[in-house]
Amino acid sequence: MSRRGAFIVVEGLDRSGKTTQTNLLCEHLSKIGDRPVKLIKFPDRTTPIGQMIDNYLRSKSELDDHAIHLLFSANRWEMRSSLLQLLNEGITVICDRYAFSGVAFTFAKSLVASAPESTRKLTYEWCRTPDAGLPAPDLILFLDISAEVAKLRGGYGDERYEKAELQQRVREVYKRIQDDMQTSGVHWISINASHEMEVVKQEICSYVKDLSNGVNEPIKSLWL
Ligand code: Z5A
Repeated sequence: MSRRGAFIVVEGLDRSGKTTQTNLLCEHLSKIGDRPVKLIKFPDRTTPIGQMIDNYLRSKSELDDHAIHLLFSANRWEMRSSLLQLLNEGITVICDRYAFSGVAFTFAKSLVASAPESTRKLTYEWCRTPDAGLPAPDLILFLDISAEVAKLRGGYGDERYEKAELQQRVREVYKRIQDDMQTSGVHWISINASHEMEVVKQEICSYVKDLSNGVNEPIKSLWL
C-alpha cells in the first residue's frame, strides 16, 4: 500500500444529499478499493472551535461574519496534520464539506442586500485566503440542486443559513468557485443531485474508480 490515499471532497447546498452520498461512497470505496476509507466532516463540531461554530449556527451566540469565517477555517487547520497522516498512511479520505463551503457561504452573505456594511465589503479573495495552503483534494464532487428542490426535502431546519435567499446566493458563488477550480486544473465534477438517490450514487461511483486504490502524486496545497 505504498500509494497515498485519495482525498475526495463532497460539496453542495443544504439538503443536497451530502450526508447520504458520503456514507454510500464510503461503503462503495471500501468494497472496490484495496484500502481503508475514512469519512470526515466540516464543520467538525466536536472540538472547542467546532463547538463555537455549532453555537453560532444554532443562533446560541452572535459573531461578526469575519470572525465566524476564520473559525470555520481554523476548524480545518486544526485537522490538517491528522488529515495528512491519514492520506500518507494510504487511507482514502471522504470529506463532507471543505474550504469551498467556507468561500461559498461567507461570500454569499456579502451579496445579500440586508447584510451589514462590513459584510457587504467582504471580497471573494478575502474569503479564500485563510484556507490557502490546506491539503488540496484530488476530486471535488459538487451535488448541484436548486434551492427550491432542496427546500422540498423536508424544508429547512432551524440553523441560521437555512434560508432560501442565502441558499440561492450560495449556489451562485459555488458556480464561480467551480469555474476557478476548473481553470486551475483541479478536478471538480458537478452532479445533478435532484435525481433519485440511487441515480446520484451511480453517477458519483462512476467518477471515483481511479482513486479507489490510492494516488501516486504528492498532495497539493489549496490555492497556492
Ligand atoms: N458552513 C460554512 O458556512 N462555512 C464552512 O466553512 C463550512 C460550513 C464547512 C452546516 O453544515 C452549515 O455550515 C452549512 C454550511 C455552513 N449551512 N447550511 N446550510 P452541515 O454540513 O453541518 O449541514 P448541512 O449542509 O446543512 O447538511 P444537511 O442539512 O444534513 O444536508 P445534506 O447532508 O446535504 O443532506 P442529507 O442529510 O443527505 O439529505 C437531506 C434530506 O434529503 C434527507 O431527508 C434525505 O433522506 C433526503 N435526500 C437525500 N438525497 C435525496 C435524493 N436524491 N432524493 C430525495 N431525497 C433525498
